[in-house]
Amino acid sequence: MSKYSQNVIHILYQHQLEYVSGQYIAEQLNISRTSVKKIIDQLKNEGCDIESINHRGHRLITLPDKWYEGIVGPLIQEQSLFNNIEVHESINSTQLQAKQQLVGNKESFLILSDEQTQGKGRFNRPWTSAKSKGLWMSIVLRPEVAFSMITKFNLFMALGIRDAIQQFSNDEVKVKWPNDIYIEGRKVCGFLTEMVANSDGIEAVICGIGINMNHHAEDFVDELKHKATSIALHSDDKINRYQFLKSLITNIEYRYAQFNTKPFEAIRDEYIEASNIWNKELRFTENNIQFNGKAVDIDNDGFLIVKDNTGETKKLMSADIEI
Ligand code: BT5
Repeated sequence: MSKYSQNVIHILYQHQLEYVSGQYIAEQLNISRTSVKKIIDQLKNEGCDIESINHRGHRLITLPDKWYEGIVGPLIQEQSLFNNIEVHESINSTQLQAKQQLVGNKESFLILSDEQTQGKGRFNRPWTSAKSKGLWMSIVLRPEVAFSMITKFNLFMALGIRDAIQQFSNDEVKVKWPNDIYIEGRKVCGFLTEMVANSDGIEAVICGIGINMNHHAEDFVDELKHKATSIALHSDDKINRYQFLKSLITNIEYRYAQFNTKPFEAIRDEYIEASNIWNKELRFTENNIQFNGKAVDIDNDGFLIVKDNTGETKKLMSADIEI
């Protein structure tokens, strides 16, 4: 692919639905019109629907289901969170890549991939990350806080992700404490927060977010058939991945600012309202120990208060919950 293809897609996207002349693109990028034509042919070959009319120019109608750095880059630059971004067509795991990239620098960044071949959940569980269907990304942030704050970070992120998904879903989107987002009893998103810390505090927080965006029901197989859903399955239209990413980053930025300045108590009521774990019998697994019980509250520090079936009250920092 030409090194200018990301610039060309950026120009076409900026003028989406208008015709942009080959001459204009050539002048902007200081390349020949023949090179522009070659790049546009390449983009068409990989699935961009571009209408080209003599003497009028080129008009981008639709994009294929993939991330273009030329579109993601400018979109992220509107926000202040990240110094840079990295976009892959396929990668083992954005989370693994992020952990390798964060060493020896102080940058905050974002890694996105169309597909992950070894996507991972918590405790090394597999995360299914089909090509072109979802949003598979990791963000690296550098909050100046003590490492005990990681649980709090997770709680704020949950609301940011929930709010973004809600903007695109006709049905109610709920948080399943501590790491999942659900729509109508099915998992639409799982996220996990890891960190690198030293004695002074957190060096980096790495938050991996997997969101099923445009899956059809038949895209989910095996155990996911009855457990997973996508945003598109709760929306009238296919999700525009770029609009969704923009909303997600805006919401994350908002919640990150809140996390840096406010205690969990400030969002506690909102979090409780957004949660789907109340008033039902739940099965908990904490450090390989299982018990049944009910979630009764979340305290001011974000711990889940649970009453187990023997009547004992427990305070959980993290656990697996089966609804
Ligand atoms: C999570 O783990 O839910 C966190 C998932 C984080 C994935 C992101 S994608 C970008 C970044 N790169 C990575 O490699 N990871 C992060 P956990 O709570 O352990 O849930 C894992 C369980 O969710 C699996 O055991 C399955 O039951 C289920 N699962 C797997 N893939 C799924 C999917 N696409 N949609 C819904 N559920 C899924």
